[in-house]
Amino acid sequence: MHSFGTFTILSLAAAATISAAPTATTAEEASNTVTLTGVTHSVIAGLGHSLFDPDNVVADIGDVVEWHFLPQNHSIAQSNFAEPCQPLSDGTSFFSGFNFVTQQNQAPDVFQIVVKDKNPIWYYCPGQIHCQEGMVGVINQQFDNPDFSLSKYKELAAETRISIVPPVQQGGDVIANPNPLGGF
Ligand SMILES: [Cu+2]
Repeated sequence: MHSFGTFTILSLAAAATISAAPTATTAEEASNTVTLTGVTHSVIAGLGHSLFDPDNVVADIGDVVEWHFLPQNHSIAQSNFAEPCQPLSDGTSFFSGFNFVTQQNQAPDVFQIVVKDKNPIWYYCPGQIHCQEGMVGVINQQFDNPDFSLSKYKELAAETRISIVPPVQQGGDVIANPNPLGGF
């Protein structure tokens, strides 16, 4: 697949936004492997049709990342950096499934994952050509390494032809939206 070493390195690659102030976790997410911090980072999926906002979250181990879905039909799937728009080859990608169809306002459910380490987590929306259009995001980008920036990940995503829907919904929880009237 892509060898990112062949692409031009952007010097301003880290010029991405950081997530808004975290809010307290209200969901019943539990983890057997890390101690939950009680902090939740909310991400909007679908803002401006096919974007994540914020698309760049900095989270501690034990934080929850929670996606809220706007129209019409988006989803969350994990990839690696070099191969966007497709799940991890080892089958461990988290994938929310397409459980969030909504014609207006937020979908009734949200998707949550627990951050279990400080490694970058790259993800995409596998719907239609949303990934190619830039509907991708990262948790814990390494800001001091422009070779692995979110902007470069978007470049690589734009060069893919199709998105691959992971075969199994796993790696997170679909729960009732704790803030369905939030001002997104
Ligand atoms: Cu989408």
